Amino acid sequence: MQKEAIKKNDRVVEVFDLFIKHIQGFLEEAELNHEEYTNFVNWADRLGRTGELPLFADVFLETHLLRAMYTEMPGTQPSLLGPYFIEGTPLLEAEDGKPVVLTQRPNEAGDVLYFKGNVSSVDGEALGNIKVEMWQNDADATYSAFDSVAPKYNLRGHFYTDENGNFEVKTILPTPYPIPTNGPTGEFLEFTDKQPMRPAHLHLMFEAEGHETLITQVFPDDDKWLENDVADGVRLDLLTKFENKGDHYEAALNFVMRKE
Ligand code: MBD
Ligand code: FE
Repeated sequence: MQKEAIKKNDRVVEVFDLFIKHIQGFLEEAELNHEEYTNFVNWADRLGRTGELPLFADVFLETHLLRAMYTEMPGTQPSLLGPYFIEGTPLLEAEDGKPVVLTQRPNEAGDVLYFKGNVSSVDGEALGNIKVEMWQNDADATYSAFDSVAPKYNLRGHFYTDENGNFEVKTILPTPYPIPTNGPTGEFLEFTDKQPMRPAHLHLMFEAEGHETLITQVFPDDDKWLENDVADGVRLDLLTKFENKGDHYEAALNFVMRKE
């Protein structure tokens, strides 16, 4: 994602003033002594140096921003972008009548999942030929380009809805995901008595002209971690049945995009 320096403008000044005001408020309320302050700074330093800052932020902060912005809005609820999105994924094209294929390894471990959906606008209009980006973890619960040995774009790709706003993907079941516990984020989990699991989920991003980009996730409605997702990304309208059909699973969900 974008890592360039932020340029100064009125909004940036306002945001940083608020940021420092609230951090100062935290120091006062916690009545930190100097040793505790140093320990806290060292922990934050480790968070940055280990590369876990985006993880920490997306697990413990992102949901608050989304809930504040979207809980009362019509259309599909957004969920966390998370730390594992990357740009430049392959364009997946379907052979006619067949689903696009998200797996790149010939014998990808895991149960086959056919996931289909329809994308429409809040006014009911189907959103045909719009871009859908999808990514997920594998049977070892690892994400390509991060903690997996798979090719960089395994279980990642983008494709377009058909003229009626429909799409279908052949993939594997996503796996409940333990966020890393061996670094500063793990220390935080321990200190705050939180468990590290996220429920299994598919990541989806929809882009359509005249509409707000929808970044969201889909969860199997019987996952055992739905109720205590460490990142609090679950929303009721993002649950669906992942139906066991014997040699494969099937799931479907419709998505509704807000106008810009
Ligand atoms: C994930 O897989 C994820 O989606 C989020 C939001 C945070 C940590 C791991
Ligand atoms: Fe994820």
